[in-house]
Order: sequence, then C-alpha cells, then structure tokens
Amino acid sequence: MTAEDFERDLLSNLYNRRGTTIESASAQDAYETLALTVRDRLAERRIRTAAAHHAANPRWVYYLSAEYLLGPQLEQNLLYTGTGAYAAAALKALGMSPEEVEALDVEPGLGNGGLGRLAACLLDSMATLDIPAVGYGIRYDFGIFRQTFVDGAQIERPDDWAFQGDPWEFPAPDDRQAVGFYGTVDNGVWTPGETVLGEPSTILIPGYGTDTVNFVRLWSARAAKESFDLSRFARGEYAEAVQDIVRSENISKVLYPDDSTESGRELRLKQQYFLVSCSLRDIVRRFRIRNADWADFPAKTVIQLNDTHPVLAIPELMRLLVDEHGLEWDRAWSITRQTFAYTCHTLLPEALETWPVSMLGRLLPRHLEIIYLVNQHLLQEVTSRFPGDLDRIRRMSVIQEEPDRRVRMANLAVAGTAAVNGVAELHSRLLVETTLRDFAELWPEKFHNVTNGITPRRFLRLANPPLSELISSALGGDAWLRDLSLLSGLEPLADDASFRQSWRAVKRRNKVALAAGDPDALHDVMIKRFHEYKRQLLKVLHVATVYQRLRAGGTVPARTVLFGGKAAPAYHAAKSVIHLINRLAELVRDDPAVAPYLTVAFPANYNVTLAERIVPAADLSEQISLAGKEASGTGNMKLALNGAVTIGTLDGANVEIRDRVGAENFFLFGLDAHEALALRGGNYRPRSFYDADDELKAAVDLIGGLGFGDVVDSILGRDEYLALADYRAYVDAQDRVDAAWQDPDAWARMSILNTARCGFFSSDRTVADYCATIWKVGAHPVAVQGQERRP
Ligand code: NBG
Repeated sequence: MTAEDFERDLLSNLYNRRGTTIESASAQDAYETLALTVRDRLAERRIRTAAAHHAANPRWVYYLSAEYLLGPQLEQNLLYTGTGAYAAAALKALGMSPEEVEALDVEPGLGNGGLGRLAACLLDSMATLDIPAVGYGIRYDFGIFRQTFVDGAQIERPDDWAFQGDPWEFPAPDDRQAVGFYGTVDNGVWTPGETVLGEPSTILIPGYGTDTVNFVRLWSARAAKESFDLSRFARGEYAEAVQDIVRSENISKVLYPDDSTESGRELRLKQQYFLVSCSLRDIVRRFRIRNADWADFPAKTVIQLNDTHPVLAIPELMRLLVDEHGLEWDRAWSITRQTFAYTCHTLLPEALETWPVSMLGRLLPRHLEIIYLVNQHLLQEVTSRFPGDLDRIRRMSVIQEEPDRRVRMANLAVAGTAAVNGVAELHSRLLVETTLRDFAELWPEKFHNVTNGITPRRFLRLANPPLSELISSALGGDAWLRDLSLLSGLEPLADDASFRQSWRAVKRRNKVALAAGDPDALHDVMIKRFHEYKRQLLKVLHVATVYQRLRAGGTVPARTVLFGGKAAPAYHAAKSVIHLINRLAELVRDDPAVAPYLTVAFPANYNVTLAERIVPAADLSEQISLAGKEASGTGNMKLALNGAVTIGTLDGANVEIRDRVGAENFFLFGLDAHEALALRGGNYRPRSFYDADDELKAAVDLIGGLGFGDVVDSILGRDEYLALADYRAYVDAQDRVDAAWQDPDAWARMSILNTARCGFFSSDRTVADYCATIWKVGAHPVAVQGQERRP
C-alpha cells in the first residue's frame, strides 16, 4: 500500500460512508473517516485470520470478563497497521491536524482498574502470539464514571463514551441471543418469566507484527421485539409505554451499578448472568459449526473466567448441556470441569463475591438447583477425603449458611474448573496458604501462578515514543516490541555516560510534555484506584511531613507529587482521602515557604489515556500497599518499564520486580506479609506510634487541622491497613530517595536498569505462561500465500 492508496481510501470513506465532502467535513468526520479507513485494514487481516482458524479447527481460548479497559484505539491501530505516516500526510493534505483528530478518539472506559486493563493487555498479547481467542464482555452504555472535583471533592458524572458513536465497532443485531430470567422450574425444565435480548458488537483486536486479528464481543441488552406498548402510548401514557424497554436495557446501562441497594445488587447479578448466557450460547454455536461430538468440547474450548463475575458460566454450561442438549449429568459435569479455568484477583476475603440464595433462586431458579447439585458432589468429595471434618465441610460448601444463606462464587469457581491461578508469585502462594487453603489441600494440582504482565506496545511504544526511539536506536531495531526480554541489551549502557545523558533528556522531555510541575523536580507518582489497602493515606502522611519540615525552615530536593485515581462512588473513606489530597495541594501551593520545593498535582479522571501521559514522566513509582493485600499491581510494571524507580513494600508483583531489577535499584520499606498479619492479629495500637513519633504526630494533626477528623479517627482508632506502623520506615525510605536523587548519574543508572530488567513483565510472557500451564493451546499463525509472515 502507498500513501496515495491510503488517501484514496480515506476520500472514498469520507464520501461513501460518512456521506460528506472535504468542503463540509467536520473534525468528527475526519476522525471517523480515518478510523474507518484504518479499521478496513484490520478487517482485511481479520478475513485471513478467520479463514486460517476455520481450516485449522484449533482449540480456542474464550476470555470472559465483566471489564475491559481497552484504551484509545486510533493510535494503536495506526501503529499496528503501519499506516501512521500515511494518515499524518493525508490529514495534512486535507488541512487537518492529527492532534485535533486524536483528541476525538474517546476511550471506552468499560472497567474499573487493573483487572479490566489486564484483560485488554491479554487480548493484545493473545493476538500478537497468534492464539485463536475471543474476548466476551458487556457493552455498557456508561462506563466508569467521569471524575470531576468540586471544591476538591470527587463528583461523578456519567461517562457517555459513545455519545458520538464508536467507529471501531461492528454491531450485529442479527446475532442476538435471548436470555431468560425469573420464572419457574418444573422437573428440571425452566420457563423464564422474562426474556431480554443480547446484541453483540465486535471490536477487532490486532496482534502486533503479525496478521492475526482476533476480536472482543461486547453484549448490549435490548428489549424483545414489539416491547413498545403502542396502545398505552396512544392513551398518552408515554412513560408506561416504554417501561419494558427501559427495564430490559437497564441491564447494560452502567458498569457496576451501585450495590448499596437491593435493586442495584440484583441488577449486578442480572448483568453477570446476561454476560454469561449470551457468551456461552455463542461459544456453543461456534463449536457446533465445526464439531459434532460433545466429547470434543473441552479439547476445542477453554473458557477463562476473569475473577468471580462470570462464574455463573459454570451452572449455565451445565444447564445447556443437560437441559438443552440432553447430556447425562456426570458427562456434562466432566466436560464442564475440563473446560473452565478461573483467575482469582484478590486476597481480601470480603472481595470474594457471594449472592443471597433467595435472590439467586428468584432470578435464576434452575441455576440454583444446579448449584445445589454441584455442591452435593463437592461435599461428597470433601467428606470422603476428610471424614468427619464438619468445619471444613462448612467452609468449603458453595452455600454459606451463617449469618444468612448465600452462594459463594469463589467456591463454585474452584469446584467447577480445571485450573485456578493467582496473578503474582506471592499472591498465588498466599491464596494456597490462606484464602483458598481448604481447596488447595483437596486439589493441590489445580493451583497455579501466572504473574501478570502489560503490553509493551501500548505502555512503552505508544505512551513513550521518545524512549522507544532511544531504545530502538540503542538495540539496533524494534524487535524488543515482540520480545521484551531483549531489553536486557540495555544493561551495559547503564554505565555509558552519554547514554545516561540521552536517557535523562527523554525523561525531562516527557515531564515538559506532561506539564505537571518543574521538569527538573523529581516526579513522584501514585496512580491507581483509591482504596484504603493501597494506602494513599500513607503517601499523604509523607507529603504532610515534608510540608512541616519545609515550614520549619528545612530544604529538600524539589518534588512534584502526582496522584491519579478514582474512588468507588459509595466508598466514603476513599473519597475523604481524595478530598484531603486536593486540600493539601492547595495548602502547599499557597505557601511561599513550601511551594518552591513541593508541588502536589491531582489531575482529575485518571484513565488509560491519562496513564499514558503520566507514566513516561515518572521518576518514582509509589507501590506502598500493606503487604499481603495487593494481588499483583500492574501500574508498578508500567512505571518500572518506563524507567521509574519503585518505592514499595514486599507486596504483589513488587516482590518479583525487585528480584529482577535488583535490590539496589528499588527502595524497599515496611512490614512483610507475615509481619503485617502478626501485627493485625495481635494487639495493634496505632496511637502508640502516634505518641512515639513527633513527625508522625505533626502530620496527623495537620490532617485533623484541615478538617478531616474522620480520616484521623480512622487511623488513630483502628488503622486497618497499618499506615502508622509503616510510617517511619516509609519516611526514612523517602529520605533515601532524596539522597539518591541528588546524584543524577546514579539515578539515571537505576532508571535504565529498571527498564532493562523488566522484560519479564510483558503480557506476551503472561499469555505464553497461560498457554503452557493452563490453556494448553498453541499458536496458529495466519499464513500469507503459503508462508508465515513475520516482521
Ligand atoms: C485487581 C488487583 C490488582 C491486580 C489486578 C489484575 C481486582 C479484583 N483485582 O492487584 O487488585 O493487579 O486485579 O490482576 O480488581
């Protein structure tokens, strides 16, 4: 393809698909036309991928996830199709600026945080590694809320991400699936009381440097045909005339409806079943196209459950096999257990989902019966292995009896899958030792670790072009984009003064571009969801301490502290911390004794787009969760890969990052997981730490003085996440950071070594691990004219 071809296609799309002309084209026309032109390139590859997969009849990976944070698509797809330069030239010829057009590329925020972004990174890597895979999810009308600050407090606004339409999607109204809810069961035959349609929309997922294009299929809820009540409308009852439509379509209206009300909780459960039911029908349909015998189902299908949200897929597959396809129970159960795998993304027992038996039984009466039967099998197995161990049986039962009867989704997940994995070494070990211990004792061979990863295409190449160029010129090419372990080739350059200088120049340039503060100041970055266990509050205590020291006439190397993140709308403690940070930022800014040395910046509405701007500018990465609480973290990987040095606890993937980058290139502090557990279990008195440390006392008092008595009460009272216990070690580690920062050459060396030694954290490696240990699938490259095409 040439630049002329591209421009011709662009014009043709402008005329024929947007129905407009150069003279009257708006910026939105330009954006959509460009998107369609690039999408056409992907579609061509998709055709070849589909043909290759059809011929091979391979084993498929189906990834079920309630969340995907795909990030903006335009730049990615320009890169993956190699059309970036053509697009820039064509836009220029048409008198349009690429920046103006890119600004219209809204990211679909269909997730909350790490779990949803991980799903997107895995899709990227599956396509890049030529793994036949389909992602399934929900096309929420409103994604994660848009965060604004009003007087420093978080206010949530609806994220109407597809308000202008979404040029990346292929809606397929003719592929709708019917999903039942409520109703009655008679002798194993379910007659639903309500039926909603799931309408799929497909977004193409290209691999990098390969012809494979996979896809993610997102379901929207639609009312059945003729749900509109014409007669009520005629009587002027306009709201009533559409009420059935509204009720049906509410299912995919918002990401995670507020679950502080009964109806909100039921809506969430409905969403989960909606996702599962639509997706499984699609999976079964795809299987039946090429296969006749159910015995082959597990050999051709692996369904990865991303956390517990899609775990209803287990009883749903049983229902499809037994009730709709007439298989015997035992045969269906054997197929089901071989087909599914489950990834657990937490250690917090309170984060493991449970549903009231009464609610589940009302919404999905047949599924509850199936769950009871599954539970019977499970408990028989437990009893025969551990006769008389009633406590164990009670703990392992899928049904919790006390204080109220609930269905434990994690127990169902472990019972109904062939493999269970945690997402970092420490996490996987703690799952086996604590959260899922009983199950690990019953089925030790089921438990695995697959350490998370991130895609270097988005989080290095697209987010940080200057650093990518420097790396490519140092390594003599960009093969590292498909084999991130090649970054180790940078190691010797850490000792090369001129390379270090170039490295620092890139970092400085990224800070200038971000414009969050003095580009020569240390950029200290804490970006992640707001949660008490992640301890943004510990960071606040450090900022307050620096403030007090400066007020007392001390000096420190200049720092810009950057926060980014959202708190769940009903999570008041986390929202107080957000408010507090904004208040502290003002205090610092308005104080002439402090402002020259310290800036606190908190750009609103942290999302993938913003992460791509902040990460390249970071010098210091804050990974300070209480040890034993963060399953993995993936922001830690993004920051380290971009040359930020970590200050962190021995938690989640920090442990593996430190092992790889070297203890001397990592600022470690704080309690480890066992010490934290012991302190929590013993007689922890946060106030004794407060009384014993003048700086801590002053920092806490400052927070109280700013009017955040609730925050102070919570840390002096209970301090669930041991912020006060770790405070002194943390502040001392920050003092070591300040000292290290004074030697720019030594810092650049640490920074380079962080990047050079982070190749392991590519999501390509993560996918390769899943393939080898859990999925047992191989690559199916798309052959072009009888050859494999490789860059
Ligand atoms: C999150 C963990 C993170 C982890 C991501 C991806 C949930 C339930 N879990 O530590 O908190 O990095 O999952 O695995 O969102």
